[in-house]
Amino acid sequence: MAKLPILLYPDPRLHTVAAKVSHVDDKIRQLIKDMSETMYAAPGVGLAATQVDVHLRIIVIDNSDTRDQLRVFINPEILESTGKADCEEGCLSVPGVYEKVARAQTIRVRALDANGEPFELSAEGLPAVCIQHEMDHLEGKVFVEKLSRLKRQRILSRIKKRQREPA
Ligand code: GNR
Ligand code: NI
Repeated sequence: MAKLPILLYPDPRLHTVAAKVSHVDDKIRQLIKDMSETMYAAPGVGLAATQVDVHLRIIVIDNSDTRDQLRVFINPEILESTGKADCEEGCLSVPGVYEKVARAQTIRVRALDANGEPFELSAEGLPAVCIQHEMDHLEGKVFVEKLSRLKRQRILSRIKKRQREPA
């Protein structure tokens, strides 16, 4: 297993649209292991392959307190979504930035698991927010791009300032 480096906003590679996984094989399963190790070490509650510069439609999530409930979604699709919820989000690719983002409140998702078997799942609360956040990464979108232009500019200047004068 290997911990992978995480791309940091505004890295243009975060804007890549990920391709569908055509076949779930051992190479994909190794990538999933590396992604989970990276997510747990960060620590984060989710990670999209895009963030480790692999542009395939794979996400891993663990919303449990015990950090032992890994969920893998390959080629995820939202079948249905209801309601609206504003939740404060953070992102491993935008460290130290937390902002409220508008999301659907509940979602129903279809995906393949690490064995290539299809499954469906309903989610609400943090898991629902997290799945939507990760699916945005697969479309090349980072959560700060859902904010107003002014907020995004402020975040960008904070990031640039931090790069000039590291803590
Ligand atoms: O670790 C993470 N926490 C989080 C908190 C609120 C909403 C979304 C997230 S996902 C984030 C990890 C990450 O960047 N995934 O892409
Ligand atoms: Ni993120």
